Amino acid sequence: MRLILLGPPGAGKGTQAQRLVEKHGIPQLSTGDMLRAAVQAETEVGLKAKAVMDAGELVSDAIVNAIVSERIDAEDCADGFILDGYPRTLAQADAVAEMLSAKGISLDVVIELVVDDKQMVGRILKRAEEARAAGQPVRKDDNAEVYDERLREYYKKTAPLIGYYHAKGLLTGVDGMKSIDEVTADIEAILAKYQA
Ligand code: B4P
Repeated sequence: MRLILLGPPGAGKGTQAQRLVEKHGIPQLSTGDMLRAAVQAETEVGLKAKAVMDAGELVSDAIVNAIVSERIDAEDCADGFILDGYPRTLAQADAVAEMLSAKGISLDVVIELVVDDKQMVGRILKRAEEARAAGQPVRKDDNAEVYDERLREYYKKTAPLIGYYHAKGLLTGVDGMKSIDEVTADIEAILAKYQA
């Protein structure tokens, strides 16, 4: 099963991807996590990505496509994967289509988490608050000011993917405003059709 989780920042892509990993045993390819790991390790990619991510903007297509292309070649992706937060631009969508077609495979489904974006900043601030309370590091982009920029970037660069995948007949929407468990159940109901 090869699927994409799409939605604005805070929609729950990472949250749902982790649950799908547990249930289906396929890896989660989160470009956000991969970039944060590169920043932490102070690699060349990490040094370039840090300021861009902290400002809530999107890292360059060239950098992100390169890390996904390498990751998707790994053995654990042979039976499928969940793309979480990738693609985020039309150029990235074209890039992933090329990566898969070179392997003779294609996407099964693109699941859009449909949310009221005005409420997403509340989720982000809650995550920051919980991390602070637990003495864990708080993501630099998890604050109201940077969230506004992340949302602007989403509408400018990522939202066009909804039409792109709809036109390909791959898009399915799920109500991302429900509880985490309910969203998981709705996603599983969709995936059951592809596994039948
Ligand atoms: P990401 O790490 O992908 O961050 P995100 O979009 O904010 O997170 P997500 O939607 O996964 O929300 P989550 O489940 O965590 O990207 C961060 C940055 O990396 C980007 O701004 C960009 O700079 C860079 N980047 C990443 N990919 C890129 C790409 N392809 N190209 C260029 N740049 C890229 O949920 C958030 C919170 O909500 C959590 O606390 C969760 O518990 C809560 N929550 C989730 N579902 C809920 C629900 N149903 N009800 C209540 N709370 C819920």
